[in-house]
Amino acid sequence: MPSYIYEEWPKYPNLVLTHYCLIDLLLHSYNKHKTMKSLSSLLSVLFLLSILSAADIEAQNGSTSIAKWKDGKKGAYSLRFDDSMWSHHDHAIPNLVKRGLVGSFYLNPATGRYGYGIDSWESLVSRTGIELCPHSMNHTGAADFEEADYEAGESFRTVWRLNPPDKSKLYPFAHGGGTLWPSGYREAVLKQYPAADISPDAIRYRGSDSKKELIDFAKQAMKDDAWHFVLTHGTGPNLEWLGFEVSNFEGLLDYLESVKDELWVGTLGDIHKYVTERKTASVKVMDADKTLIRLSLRSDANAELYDYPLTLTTQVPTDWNYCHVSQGLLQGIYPVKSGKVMFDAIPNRGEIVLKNSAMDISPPGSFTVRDGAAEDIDASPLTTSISSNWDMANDAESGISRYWYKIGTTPGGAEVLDWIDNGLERKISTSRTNFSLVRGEKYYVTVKAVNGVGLSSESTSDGFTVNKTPDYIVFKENFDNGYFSQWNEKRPNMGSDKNRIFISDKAVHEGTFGIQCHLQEDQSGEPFIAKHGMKENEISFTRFYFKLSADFSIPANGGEVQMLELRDESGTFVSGVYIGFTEGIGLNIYARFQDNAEFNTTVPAVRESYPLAYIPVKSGNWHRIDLKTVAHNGKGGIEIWLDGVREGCITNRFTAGMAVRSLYLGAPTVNENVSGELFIDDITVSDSYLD
Ligand SMILES: [Ca+2]
Ligand SMILES: [Ca+2]
Ligand SMILES: [Ca+2]
Repeated sequence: MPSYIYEEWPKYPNLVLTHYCLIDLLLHSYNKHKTMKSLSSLLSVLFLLSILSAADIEAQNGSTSIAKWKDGKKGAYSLRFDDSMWSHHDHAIPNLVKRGLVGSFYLNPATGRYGYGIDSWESLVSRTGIELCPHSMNHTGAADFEEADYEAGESFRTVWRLNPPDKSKLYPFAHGGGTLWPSGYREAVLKQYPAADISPDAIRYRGSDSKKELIDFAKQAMKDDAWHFVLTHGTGPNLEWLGFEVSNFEGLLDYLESVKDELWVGTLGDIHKYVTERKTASVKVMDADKTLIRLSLRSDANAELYDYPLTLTTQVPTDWNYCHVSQGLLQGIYPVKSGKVMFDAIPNRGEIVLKNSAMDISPPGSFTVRDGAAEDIDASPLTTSISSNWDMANDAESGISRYWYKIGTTPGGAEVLDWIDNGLERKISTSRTNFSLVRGEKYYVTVKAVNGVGLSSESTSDGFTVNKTPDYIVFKENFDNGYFSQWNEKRPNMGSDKNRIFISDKAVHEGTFGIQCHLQEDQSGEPFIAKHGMKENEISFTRFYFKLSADFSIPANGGEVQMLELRDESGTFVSGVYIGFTEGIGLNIYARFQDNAEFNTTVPAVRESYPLAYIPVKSGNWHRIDLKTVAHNGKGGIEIWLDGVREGCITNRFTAGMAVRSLYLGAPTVNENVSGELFIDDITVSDSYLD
């Protein structure tokens, strides 16, 4: 059931018209003959007709039609975006949300591109109706069935986890253009994952990057009463791969916004479900009298996978103002117009009951939210997941249609996660990959219960604190004793005119001393200090402060300074933080990460192809870096924050055995033509983000 009331009432043929037509005909006949005899026969016919009419209306009560498209619209239109491009997060999604439109985004969750847009994929889209579709983890194909199972299957599991828990597992899937897969993988592997085949019904745009052509294609969907869709990759400023120019794309969106009450702009998955269900759908009137109508809605579509509501219109007694519609747990109250009610119902989900009703004007009653998986908890050792559960909310008039939740560091706040659609489930155990909880911090879960007409009530848990453990700070250094005594290795002062590292009272973020890297143009040799044998954690947070001198200089083409490097037990590079210089951007920072397959990723982006993804940084000021490095098989990766703002991440990488054990600080790698002073102070390594 929808949680809103239709604002616009579509036009219907007036079914009562037949009777008026008949009277018209009789009057016409009377006017023609104008005899008493014919008048008396007319009156008797009218009398008979009045009886017939009552009986006829009685008989039609409950008669139901199924709309070809949702809400009785003319035609359907979908927007498909492939490869989780950077511009989807920056441009496409904000432009859809602004206009109240939706799209289908085909994700590659193990790529840096997905990491760049992770806030959109793992939080924002849950509030917008935007659909996430599996598109393989890496968009690199698969060499064998095992890899195919991971690439396809894990992208399905990612999408399932991010969508409401009561939504079916059926999604449109594409394995990625230009990629190679083992023959027979569809039969061997894909049969485990329900992939919706949109090809029989959806007509794809084959025109050019032209605003007029794009709009004409949408108009044509309405003219032909058909389902059209557009497939793009990038869009927006600095047009990415296979995309539409800004003015063309936004022109299309402006047009779609202007016709969205006539044209169904829906996701590929929703429209596929609707079309498939509707093809074989039939309604049976089980019962219809003055007070109650019972309907049965059936379809040959698999009930477990096809769970999207069809739009039905039912004739109800004319004295009904509102109609209460219930099907299983779902209820809604819809306005009645001229004896007809339009509502949503899902095929094969049990009897639909319609009855006369008043509008529900009261929100659901209060309910209790608990922290944890069962009884309320007040403390948790976990830093990457939050559980909660709550009592059923009640609404006597229109029932409960959905629950939403958010997580904050204040009661009712959304500092960690804003509203997430939880369907009718009354529990969460959420471990979205961007969770980084702070030890010692208190968190609150707020739940919103929405009734069948869209009114809601909220309730917040009394909170829980993430435990501080005795050694959650693995290593801390402020250099204020004036020595490198905590460090195992120093690659050293190379002479007064060379690259060198030393403790200095000019390098003070806090306290008395910090470290200063004096970098001299045309000098090689990397000045750094190293700490070995740190406690091994699957998740390691490294925080430090740095400042660049006003005269700090890096050559534009490929010059860089590494400030931090993390290595595993065997001395293999895991992650690092860098400063670069780019024409038009200036000094900027980024991180790199390497997985078991020696796949090296730059975060937040492949910098050459998408300039918006740079993280500019000013010299002359202290800045704070937080780097989260995850060595967890199949879920490994990094996240980087600058001055408390998360700037990017990569996740879902294979990292077995790559837990951080060694730390290199200073300028462990430096380009020969770099010069200036790099100051670093106050480094902390922890098992969780620090407050
Ligand atoms: Ca109510
Ligand atoms: Ca609690
Ligand atoms: Ca210090």
